[in-house]
Amino acid sequence: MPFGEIVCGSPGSGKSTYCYGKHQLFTALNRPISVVNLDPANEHIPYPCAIDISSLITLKDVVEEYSLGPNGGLLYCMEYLEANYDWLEDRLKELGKDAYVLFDLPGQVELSTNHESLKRIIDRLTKQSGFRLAAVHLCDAHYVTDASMYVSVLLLSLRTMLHLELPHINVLSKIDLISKYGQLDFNLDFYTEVQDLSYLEAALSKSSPRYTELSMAIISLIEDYSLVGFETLAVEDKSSMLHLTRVIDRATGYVFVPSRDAKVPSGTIDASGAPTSLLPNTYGLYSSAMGMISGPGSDVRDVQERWVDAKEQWDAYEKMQWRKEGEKIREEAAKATKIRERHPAKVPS
Ligand SMILES: Nc1nc2c(ncn2[C@@H]2O[C@H](COP(=O)(O)OP(=O)(O)OP(=O)(O)O)[C@@H](O)[C@H]2O)c(=O)[nH]1
Ligand SMILES: [Mg+2]
Repeated sequence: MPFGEIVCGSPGSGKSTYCYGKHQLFTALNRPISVVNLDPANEHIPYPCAIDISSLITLKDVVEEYSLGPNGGLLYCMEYLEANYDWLEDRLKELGKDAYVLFDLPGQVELSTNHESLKRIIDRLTKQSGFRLAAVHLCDAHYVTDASMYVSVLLLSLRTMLHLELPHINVLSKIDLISKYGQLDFNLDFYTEVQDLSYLEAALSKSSPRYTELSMAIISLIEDYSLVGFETLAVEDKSSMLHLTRVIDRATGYVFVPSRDAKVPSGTIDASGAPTSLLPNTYGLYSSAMGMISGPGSDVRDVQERWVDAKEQWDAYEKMQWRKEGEKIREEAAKATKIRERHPAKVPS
């Protein structure tokens, strides 16, 4: 059964970078992954692209042909994709029945809040092509630095959840930059857990006094639904990516068990000769998607410490760990070369 993620969010929220980061991480772990670019205006695709909507239709052609602006043109492209769903389905089939596919969407939020084409494409992906999907909705963490921007992100997240009707994960992206935007009014868990929002009233009355009452009414609507919450993401941070992966796996029900003869991921040292699937390596993380989510970064208080309270100390510590890891890998490689020179028949290269 194929699995996948609908990666959506506002322009510049980090969708394509996330797809690239995930492609790199999964490739290093020998976990299957394919990325589908559904943004017809995406001219600089950072990741290796399995399917590219540009081979079906480009925004430039639509704009020229129908004298549309970039936003209208993009909506036309989505409607065109919907009308040519077979084109997408044929290419998805070529990825195999156990594919794990990331769909990188354009940043136009109307696609995931009120336009029907994406919704109908998702419907066909799940019902006709048998995909188990989760929506991964990225929101720039910068928005939590201002109370009224935060309220609009909450509303956007709620609307996207209601429109797409998929298992849904909201993510505060670029959390590594959060300390650059100055002191937050509350700890990060206040923003990620979305619990007692009435505390925002003071900040709202300072930033937009005329609309405080309206904002508070919106807040109480969001609290009534009690659906919105956030994970955090710093795309270059391995533990952040691994944590988010496990949350998404849990939402889709995906369990990754490598085949017995799968290669050990590079950087993993296997001295035991045991089959890869039995090794206590990073693979283990993926075969326990339904278990407890634990480890660094699993608690938003760890994220607060890593990126807000003690960012500089953690940056220095990680740098030192990377240096040590690099040295260890070089030592192991040198040892293996020596053994190979002494016993060429015994050690595989
Ligand atoms: N520091 C930091 N920068 C990030 C992160 N994720 C993305 N960025 C940066 O944010 C910018 C926008 O990222 P993109 O991946 O192009 O965003 P997008 O959502 O695909 O943008 P559109 O396709 O235009 O909607 C780039 O400069 C990225 O390098 C992150 O986790 N941390
Ligand atoms: Mg993009």
